[in-house]
Amino acid sequence: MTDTTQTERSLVLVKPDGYRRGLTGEVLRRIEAKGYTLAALAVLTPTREQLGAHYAEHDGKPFYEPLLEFMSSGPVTAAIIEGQGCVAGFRSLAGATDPTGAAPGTIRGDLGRDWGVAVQQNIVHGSDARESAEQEIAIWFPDHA
Ligand code: IDP
Ligand code: MG
Repeated sequence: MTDTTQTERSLVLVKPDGYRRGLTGEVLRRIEAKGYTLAALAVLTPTREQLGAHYAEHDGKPFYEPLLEFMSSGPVTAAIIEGQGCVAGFRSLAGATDPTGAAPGTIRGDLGRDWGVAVQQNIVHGSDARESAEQEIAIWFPDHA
């Protein structure tokens, strides 16, 4: 089980669909309402290099190239969040990967849907483990690594 007694960091991205739809504030509001701290925040259009490193685990999968295309299609908001158990906590706030079936009450369940490419446009990314969080922070916020 996850040790939630230690302060940890997670890397959150509001993806281009969330940015375009004006949902950045809503996502950040939910993070703060949960009690996590925003330790760093940046609006940027991801480079191919950043996305290749960030999504290395999915390289070779059928959705990989379309995912990188989508993720570089416009600005994202990257955030480092901090708090006890925030890695698992934010995954819980985000909800299931497929926004169509994600539970109501979650970011993806409340705000996401299938816009033509199933699963892809699901508003947010959140690190899935403490180790991947630190790796991802190094990609998006080298000054905070
Ligand atoms: P996660 O974001 O919930 O951790 P992952 O399985 O790590 O989900 O997939 C990374 C991202 O790739 C997803 O958030 C979604 O944007 C996209 N994705 C995952 N599976 C598919 C798919 O089957 N079709 C299209 N895009 C997908
Ligand atoms: Mg993932």
